[in-house]
Amino acid sequence: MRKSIHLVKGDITKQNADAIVNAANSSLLGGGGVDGAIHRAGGPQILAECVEIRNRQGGCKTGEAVITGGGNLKAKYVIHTVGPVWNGGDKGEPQLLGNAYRNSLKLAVENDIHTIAFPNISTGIYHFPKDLAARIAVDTVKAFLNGHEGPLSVTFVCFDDENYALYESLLKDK
Ligand code: AR6
Repeated sequence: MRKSIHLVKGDITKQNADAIVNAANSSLLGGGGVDGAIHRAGGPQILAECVEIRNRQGGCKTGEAVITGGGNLKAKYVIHTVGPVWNGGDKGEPQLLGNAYRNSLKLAVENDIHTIAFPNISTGIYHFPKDLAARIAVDTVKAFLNGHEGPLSVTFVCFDDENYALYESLLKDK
């Protein structure tokens, strides 16, 4: 395996990875979209751990990441990161989205995670343009893997056709 990037279409809650990433919000208290799906599928243990983290450090800032167990999911861990809300693009959104991917990967490595699955962070309720978000996601993951020594397999899990097509074309000349 060593280092690799994969693309699948589907539901991230079904992924068989050491960790799946959640596109959360700063409260860490759940929400709609992929966040709602992960908490529904994973059960109440994940929210209980999020509440503990929130009590300890006051939630999670945009671009940062925290880790909980995977509850009832196949994944052992959930890494909760907060992508930026798209606000025109000149409020640091691209950098913040890159930070969300990078900090999730750092946390994965710190926890000895070797397989990790990402959803298309910020491209739903937060309205980040999908094409730019896909480029940032792929570039950030490639750069991280290039600078990383150990085994790490990264899967992009696209829920919608538009994102899947964008990632397919970005990754085909990998
Ligand atoms: N598996 C994989 N991807 C999914 C799934 C799923 N089960 N469900 C949706 N997506 P969003 P955001 C895709 O809105 O834009 C929440 O309320 C979806 O098609 O989930 O980062 C949080 O609490 C889209 O491409 O996250 C925050 O308040 C991508 O996941 C806010 O939404 C991200 O869409 C975060 O907004």
